[in-house]
Order: sequence, then C-alpha cells, then structure tokens
Amino acid sequence: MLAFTVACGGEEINVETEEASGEDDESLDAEEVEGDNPDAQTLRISVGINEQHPLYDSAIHFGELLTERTDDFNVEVYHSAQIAADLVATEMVQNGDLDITITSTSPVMNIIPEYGVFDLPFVIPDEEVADEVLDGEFGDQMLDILEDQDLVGLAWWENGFRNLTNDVRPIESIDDLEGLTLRTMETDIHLDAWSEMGANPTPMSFDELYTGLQQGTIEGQENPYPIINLEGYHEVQQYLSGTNHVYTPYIFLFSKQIWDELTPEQQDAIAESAYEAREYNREITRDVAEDSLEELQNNMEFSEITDEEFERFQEAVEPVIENHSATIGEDTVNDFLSAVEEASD
Ligand code: TK8
Repeated sequence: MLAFTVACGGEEINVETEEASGEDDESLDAEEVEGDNPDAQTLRISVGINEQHPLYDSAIHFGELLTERTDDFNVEVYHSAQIAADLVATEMVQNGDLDITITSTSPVMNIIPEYGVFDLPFVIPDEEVADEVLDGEFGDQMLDILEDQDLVGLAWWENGFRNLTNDVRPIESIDDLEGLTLRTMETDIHLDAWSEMGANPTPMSFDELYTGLQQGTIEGQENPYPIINLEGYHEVQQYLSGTNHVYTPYIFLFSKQIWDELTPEQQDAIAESAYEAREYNREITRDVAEDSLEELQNNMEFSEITDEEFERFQEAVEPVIENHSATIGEDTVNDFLSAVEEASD
C-alpha cells in the first residue's frame, strides 16, 4: 500500500493505492506487447481510464511502434488505475517504481504548480489551437520543466474538452449550477472555477468517481465525451451539457531514473514512438468523441449552451486567472495566453 497526502482546496486529501507488483501478478489485467527477445526489458504503463478508452488503445499502439523499432523492450499497459490513480502513478514514475504513466495534466499541478496553467477555464477555444500551443514552443517549455522533478515528458496526447453531467436538472444557464455538488479533479483551479460559477465542488480522485456518482455523494462531474460514455456515467447521470469549459491534455511521462539508465539509442526509440503515437491518439480520440456525443444524446438529456450563456460562464470565471497566477507563475500564465492568442490568429 502506498499512501501520501496532497493539499488541495485548502484541505488535505489522503491518497492511497494498492501498489501492483507488476509482471507476475495474475490478478491484474494488462495488454502485453512483446517482441521475440527473451531478455527484453519490460516497460509498464499505467493509465487511469478503462480499456475501452482510446488512451488505452493508443498506449498499446505506442508499444507496437516501439517493439517494431527495437527488440530491447516489451510493453505492458495497465488500465483502470490498477497500478495507481494518476497522481500516485506520477509519484511512482518520479521515484522510479513505474516506467510510464499517461495522465491528465491537472493532478500533476500538485507536484509542479506550473501545470495548473492548462486548467484555466475557457482559454483554449478549439482543438486546432490546442495542438498548435502544445506542439509549439510553449508545449516544449512545459515538457522541459519536468526534468527537475525526475520526470521525462515525451509527448502531448489528448483527453479533450470537458463537459458537465449531473443527475439533478438540465444545466442550460449558469444560474442552474447554484449549489450543485460536483466532483472536480484534484486541482484548486477547477475547485475555484466551479465555486465562481455557483456550484459546490469537491476534489476526488478519478478512480472513486463512478461510485461517488452512483451513491449520490456528488450530483455531477465533468469530463470529455469519450470518458463520460465509455466509463458509463450515463448509467448514473441523466443530464449532459455541452460546456466545453476547459481542454485537458494527456501527458506521456517517463521515469527519469529509469531513463538515465538507457542508451541514447533506446531513449530515441522510446521518444520517437511516444511522439509518433500522438497523431494516432489524437485522431482516434476525436473520432471517439464524436461518436460518444451521439450515443450520449440517445441516453441522456443533452443541453447546448447558447453563445449568450457561454459568455456568462466566461465572465463568472474571470477572477480565476488572477487568483491562481501567483501559484502557477505569472510568466507561465502569460506565455500560455500569448501562445493561445498567436495560435488563434
Ligand atoms: C483518467 C483521468 C481522467 C480525468 C479525470 O486517468 O480525472 O477526470 O479526466 O482522464 O486522467
């Protein structure tokens, strides 16, 4: 059992996980991508979402690309936080106890405050801008700062634009949010944003979310369409709103301690495979997002947010950038806003 505490929303959250011992644990369900080399080194990847989600498939695709490039490695992909939920998995990668995790950037802000920049709401307007910002100088700069924290950031993959679900009423206007209890990721910025919008948010690790919704501990949550659909939140939530309030990247994190033991050729093979799999990941994630929305519209009551209402949401969260600039770092916030502006032209 691995346990530690993170501070979020002025409260301490206890994070616990059953640490998986890996290879020989028959109780774990993983996809193995293997070459012919019996002496190959096994790289374990942990993802928090389930095996239906395009992230899992993309991680397997990474394994295929890597084993085509070299027979030095096998890859094992573990889904559904079997090894650990995002934040703990990231800590394990830092400590050299796990090779790779592909996580939302949001929990990473508990380790590297600059990573909160991606949580500022209503900044990235569409996927084209997201790609340009992440693939450009700003994205590189954000990858570079990981190294001081014993992490090697290899590629930006996609979680996507987040949308709101709940089980109380249709949310069409910001006024409808009043008092709604919402799960947010473990980031102060999302907590603050939803408080500014009038809801009653609470931070929770992703692996507790379905049960929280099912048991009614919380009334709503927000995630991209593929997650809402493939994790089955429509089974326990009736209403869906197209809020598109923030874009969450997935980041491919490799353990620096393990990385430093590899040869430059091995490092290149891994880096190139992670980078190459990015295109595949974005493509399938976007396809699945479209299909997921269609399916969700059949299973939930869907509300579009009118342009007028969208502006009211945006106005309500204006203080959030100012409130969190000092924590994230003024320079990082300004670089991010400039990169988005440039990409939007
Ligand atoms: C899955 C999480 C998830 C995130 C969340 O591991 O916690 O709501 O959107 O994707 O990273």
